Amino acid sequence: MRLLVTGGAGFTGSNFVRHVVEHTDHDVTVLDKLTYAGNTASLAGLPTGRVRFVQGDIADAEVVGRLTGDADAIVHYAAESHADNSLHDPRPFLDTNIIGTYTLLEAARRHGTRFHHISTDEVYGDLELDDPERFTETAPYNPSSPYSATKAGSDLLVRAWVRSFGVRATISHCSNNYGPYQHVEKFIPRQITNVIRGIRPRLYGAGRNVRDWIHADDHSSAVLTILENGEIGRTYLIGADGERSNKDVVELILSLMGEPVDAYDQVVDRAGHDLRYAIDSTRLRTELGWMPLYGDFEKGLAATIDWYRGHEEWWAPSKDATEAFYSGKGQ
Ligand code: NAD
Ligand code: TDX
Repeated sequence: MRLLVTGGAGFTGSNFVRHVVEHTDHDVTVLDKLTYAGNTASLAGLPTGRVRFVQGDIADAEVVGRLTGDADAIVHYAAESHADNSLHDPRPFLDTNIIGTYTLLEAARRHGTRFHHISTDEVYGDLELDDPERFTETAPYNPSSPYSATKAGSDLLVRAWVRSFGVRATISHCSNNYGPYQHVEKFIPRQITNVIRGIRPRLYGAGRNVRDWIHADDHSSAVLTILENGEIGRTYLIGADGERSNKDVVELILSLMGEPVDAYDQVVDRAGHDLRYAIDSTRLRTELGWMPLYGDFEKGLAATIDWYRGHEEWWAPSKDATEAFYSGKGQ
């Protein structure tokens, strides 16, 4: 297949491109605007005969139409992805997540192109800490932030384009990813790079909030499985049973990095902060036979810490601006 991967210079998109190159003979065209979050260094070393890079905006109908005409499938990762940024300036989230997705869907409709939409568990809102239920494919939408509201809106567009126009689409909702090449604005890389720089980690509020962590490699293998074997029109949840409180994660990072486990600061909480995400991925496992490979979060986190220690040239250019943004908000 010839795949058009949007957002392929970002964290999870570049991981998927590397996964495709390693595990299939599909060719890839990456379409990425290279916002502050995109970095072609995340694609360095991939064979140029199989991976082509195009800088462009998914909301640009001309470039999207041209590239879609050459593709058998679109795998749509591109998004404004950070909840904190969406609380500060929501507009780019509407432009990219809603209008960008609409532009891609129209091209897929015109060309009859298979479409896989990367969504998030955040569209379902949050759960109580003691709720025995986890999110399933039938959970009601209840987004909290401008980020998750625009992701929810884009999901609904995909569903409408499947039903009304017969676009051959699938949707996946993954929980929180960790691993190499994640922007330093996000929780885990922010704390790791803080410790490397001698800055204390920053925990929002009391840190009781729970996230369901999955290694980015496992997200990629799940997306490839759905792309190749998923049922058109169907939604799949991707998760690896990795629930942990933020406080536990900060303490684990500090202890893996040889620092006292209480050497962090509690800072201003995120507005509308979702309490807990938890994914039930039974459908993906039973219907498509997918299994995560990273069972041991501590081991995966230790390898991620090693990666950030060894790749300062990749993250250093973003670090100061990221911390300046946070310090302006007391975070
Ligand atoms: P990221 O911020 O690291 O990367 C986003 C990429 O999209 C960047 O390379 C950026 O340049 C590009 N981009 C942004 N606007 C664009 C536009 N208008 N046109 C073309 N390219 C554009 O994000 P990520 O964490 O890799 O997330 C990617 C997708 O995965 C998002 O749709 C997100 O909702 C979803 N997701 C992420 C996670 C996670 O934990 N990271 C979990 C579940 C779902
Ligand atoms: O410095 C911090 N301190 C802190 O306590 C930061 C940056 C975050 N946090 C908390 C907020 C969250 O409870 O850590 C948790 C994780 O925060 P983020 O890394 O910002 O992720 P989250 O908001 O949970 O969303 C992530 O997973 C779902 C991705 O950013 C989304 O793109 C994806 O949809």
